[in-house]
Amino acid sequence: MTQKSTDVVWQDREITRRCREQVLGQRGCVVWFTGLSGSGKSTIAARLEHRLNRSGRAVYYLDGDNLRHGLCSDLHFAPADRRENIRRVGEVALLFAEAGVITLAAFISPYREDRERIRERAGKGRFFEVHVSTPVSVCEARDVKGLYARARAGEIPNFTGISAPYEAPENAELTLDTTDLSLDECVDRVANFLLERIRPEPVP
Ligand code: ADX
Repeated sequence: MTQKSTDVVWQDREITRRCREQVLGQRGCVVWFTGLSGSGKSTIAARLEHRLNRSGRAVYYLDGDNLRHGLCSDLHFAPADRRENIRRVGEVALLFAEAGVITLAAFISPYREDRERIRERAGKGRFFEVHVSTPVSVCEARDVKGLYARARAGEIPNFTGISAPYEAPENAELTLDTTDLSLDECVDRVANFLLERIRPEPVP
């Protein structure tokens, strides 16, 4: 007989998120960057991580390409693989946020439902979706990694924006189109948005 996950009982702990946040002097959250490959998600998240770290924040950036080298190295790009990829990295992001860290996550995450599930699990005021909405024509013209050309040549199947869908957010907290916005402008907008939202909750 195989054992069920329902046989495992949730263990409560003495130290709560609030205790950890008090030590860090900030509120843990997930800042979720979603958008096409080459839209600018990683570049913005990396620069934002740098800025928040320099200003004394506990911040960590989870990157799609990098996590696919380890935790998700068994996954490809078929719809079920992407779902599992986002489920796993979403859980990791939630753990970081639970530890009180400002967690930046940059993943194409093409399915709305998958992103919404993480939002719900994070709870109110703990998940902020940043849609990097740079259109496919611009991403393809940039083609930083040469992947769009390969996708057009039929060498990469299921390529988001070319041969696989992308479901844009309907209620993103922020939308950034890097066609006209500079990197500094994008980082400023996210940093300003976060300013009030990462204040720790007052201890009752
Ligand atoms: S996601 O769809 O599962 O969220 P993720 O963000 O982890 O994707 O990885 C996207 C990165 O994988 C892209 O930036 C690109 O470098 C690379 N990649 C390789 N194959 C594909 C593909 N078929 N579609 C999109 N990106 C791909």
